[in-house]
Amino acid sequence: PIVKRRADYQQPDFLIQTVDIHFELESHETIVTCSTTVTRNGKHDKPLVLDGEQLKLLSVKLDGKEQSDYLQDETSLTIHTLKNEFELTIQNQIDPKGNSSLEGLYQSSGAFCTQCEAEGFRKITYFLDRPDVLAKYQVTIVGDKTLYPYLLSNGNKVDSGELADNKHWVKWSDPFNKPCYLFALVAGDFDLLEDTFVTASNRSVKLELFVDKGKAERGYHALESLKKSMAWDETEFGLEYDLDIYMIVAVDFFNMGAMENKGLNVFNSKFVLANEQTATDEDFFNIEAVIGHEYFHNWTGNRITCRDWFQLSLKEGLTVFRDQQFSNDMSSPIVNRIKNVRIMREHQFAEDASAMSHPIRPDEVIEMNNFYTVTVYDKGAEVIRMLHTLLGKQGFRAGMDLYFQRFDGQAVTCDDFVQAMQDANNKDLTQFRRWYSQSGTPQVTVSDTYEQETGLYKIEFSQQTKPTFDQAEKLNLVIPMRFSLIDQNHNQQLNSVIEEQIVELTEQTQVIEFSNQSSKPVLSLLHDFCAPVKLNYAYSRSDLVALMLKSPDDFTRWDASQRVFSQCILQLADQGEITKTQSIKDTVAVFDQVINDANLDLALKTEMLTIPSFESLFQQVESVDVEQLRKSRLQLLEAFADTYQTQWFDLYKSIQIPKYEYTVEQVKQRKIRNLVLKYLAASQHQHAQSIIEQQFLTADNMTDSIGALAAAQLGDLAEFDSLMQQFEQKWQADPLVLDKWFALQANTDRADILARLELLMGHAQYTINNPNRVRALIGSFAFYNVSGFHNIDGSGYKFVADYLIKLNDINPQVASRMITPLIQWQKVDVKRQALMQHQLMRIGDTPGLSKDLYEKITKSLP
Ligand code: B3K
Ligand code: ZN
Repeated sequence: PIVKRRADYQQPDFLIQTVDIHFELESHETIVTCSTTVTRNGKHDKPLVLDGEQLKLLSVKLDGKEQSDYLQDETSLTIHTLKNEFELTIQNQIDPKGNSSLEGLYQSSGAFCTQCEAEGFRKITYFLDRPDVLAKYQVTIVGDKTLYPYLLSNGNKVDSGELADNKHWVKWSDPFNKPCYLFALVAGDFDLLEDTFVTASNRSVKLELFVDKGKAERGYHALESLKKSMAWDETEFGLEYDLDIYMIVAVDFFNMGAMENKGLNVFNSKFVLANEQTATDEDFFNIEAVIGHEYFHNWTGNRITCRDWFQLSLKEGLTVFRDQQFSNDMSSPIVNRIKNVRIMREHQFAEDASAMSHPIRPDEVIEMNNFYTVTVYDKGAEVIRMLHTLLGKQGFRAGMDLYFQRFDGQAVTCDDFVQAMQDANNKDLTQFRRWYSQSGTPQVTVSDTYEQETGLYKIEFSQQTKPTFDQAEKLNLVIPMRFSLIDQNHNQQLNSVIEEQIVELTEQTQVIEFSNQSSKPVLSLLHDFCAPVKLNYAYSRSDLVALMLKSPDDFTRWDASQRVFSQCILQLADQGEITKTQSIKDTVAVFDQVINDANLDLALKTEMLTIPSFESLFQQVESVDVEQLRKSRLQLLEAFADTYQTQWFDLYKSIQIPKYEYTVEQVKQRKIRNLVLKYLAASQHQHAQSIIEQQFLTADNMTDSIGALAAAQLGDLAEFDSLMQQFEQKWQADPLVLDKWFALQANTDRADILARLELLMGHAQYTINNPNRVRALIGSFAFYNVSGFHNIDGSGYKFVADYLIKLNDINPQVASRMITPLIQWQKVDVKRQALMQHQLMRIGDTPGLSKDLYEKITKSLP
């Protein structure tokens, strides 16, 4: 496999102006005829080299004349010509039904669909498959009328007709220039939901949502979310939709969440289909967020796209930031922010601490699909958020406006984006740009001193980024630090809080002074998680309690609660032997005020009462016995659950929710009820069993059904298995719901888990070909079943490795995502490290190992 480097970027030797592509759809033998107008780019005499993989070439014509003077290999087609402008027509054959990689053109339960990002178009025809080649497309699709009544592609439908043999055809034309990764084709039979959206400038846009037959009624939430997204982008960024039609198709077989193809989004059905019976509140939230994300790409990604794939964060970091802001406006901002931060701390920090560490704009890539990462996406969004913080809302908007004005219709770089921000605000962002080139999680260490006599309070901030696997040298970054001081003298009722400060940390060390402090204030730091860093400050227990109750920033209040829990759990894990110590009692006691605070927002209360996940604890240590950490966490959880048994019971009873509606208020209520239900179960409350059964049997929605199952699972209650059985009976014909069941089975802590998994893999509804199913069962086990995956006998690692070896041949992209827990061996104990590495070596020896797995394995083996 070849390593591609960002520094080696070269303009394309040829450009393509127009594409006229014709599909004759057959499951195993689809004929693709692609005519392009090509021009030589600059003065040179190089041949035209097109990308192509797994294609059966039928003919090559240059200006209408059949050619034989070409060179073909596994991945390319080289055509020798000295013409500067010509028409090239290539005919080839592909096998969509045999395509299990779900990249290129494939079939998902009968329907044809495409996935071309990043480099999938080359599996459809020979082409210049790179994002800086922009062309206008015309697409003709021919297919069976009965099997494929809908024949869809990008842009506007311009013509259609009937043919012999029960076939029909449709012609589409997309007036906008686009790179081939935004091409899409869908053919199949669907239920169609229709709506319209009238834009700010009074244009009427047709909205069409295509879902599996019989599922129309599950599409309304997605359609509403689309209209909200369209309106939001107009009011927040002045951005209007630009075509007369916007189509979304939901398919069951999909490698990721969704794809922003121009005018024709293809979605994993998981992010479209929902009603209260089948989908949880979290599903409803995610659908709105992903619909928004793909819609927002129309401007950040499609109108302005990436020059090369190293620039992926240009569109992804920015679009994630935009969807996060949208979600903030649609639901509880604090819950949303905590969700973002959990992804950073549990997954992105883990990636940066592993051999896959890379900057948000990577420098070297073997398989581009490996770089659709939490770093490029979520850390990328945090970098955009820091710009927003540094420039302010208006300054940021001015930068966005300039960005669109300058680059609309072009393929550009991350530097171009930052330059627009810089120019619109007259602010030097030279040092800030290091966030694009430097990997690793920076540590911000804070210390303070107070002088009683003079009233002088000094804070020292210092920053450090440790060397990562990919980079030894680290430079100082620009870190915006939002904080305030809380005056301790008034800490009974009214506190005087010094207005929030924003300090730009640019040096290794910086000191800030406050005079006239009558006592040492409490430092409320890292407001709203203002930078993707780890914060080191020796908070005392009483500081943390003060912050939990009095910080002016909700994020910092939550963070303080998590620090209280974490300190105790990490201490327990460190002490080795686990006994109920005073420290557990003290820790638990801190939360009395939170539980009893009637004025506290229910959502924030729920988050503060949630024990940190194993994954977030794991990222706080350098090295740990994972089993010890898991047990320590559980020990604290049980003590916490026991101590407040009565309060949980009362809280549960006090919340009565009327008929299900997906509203911010009801979501908060269900969330706290399901949290306390878990604690009731964990504390073996005498009524836990009956309450859980009652909730399970009477629930009018999926959130509460799953809530009951999750509680029974955590409390290890006897009826867990029988409730799970009932659930399976009820939902066996519904793949999306069944995925929840597979996931719950896979992350249950039990001694015979591997035998269970084997059985589940034989389940009538299980198939290795569907990524959602594989992620639900194998993914949940590898990522979240700590006791099973990290079993000291190595059996969990071996199980996952065996599975990945099989999956390598079927779907390399999904296999490569799921190897993540295995390559993150850096923090576990030496014995487990050796076991994990041994399995990585086994996978590495697989004949026909994909580029995807090859890249990760070679990086992660010492
Ligand atoms: N742009 C796509 C992701 C494509 C992934 C290719 N392996 C979805 C998104 O980020 O919106
Ligand atoms: Zn995206």
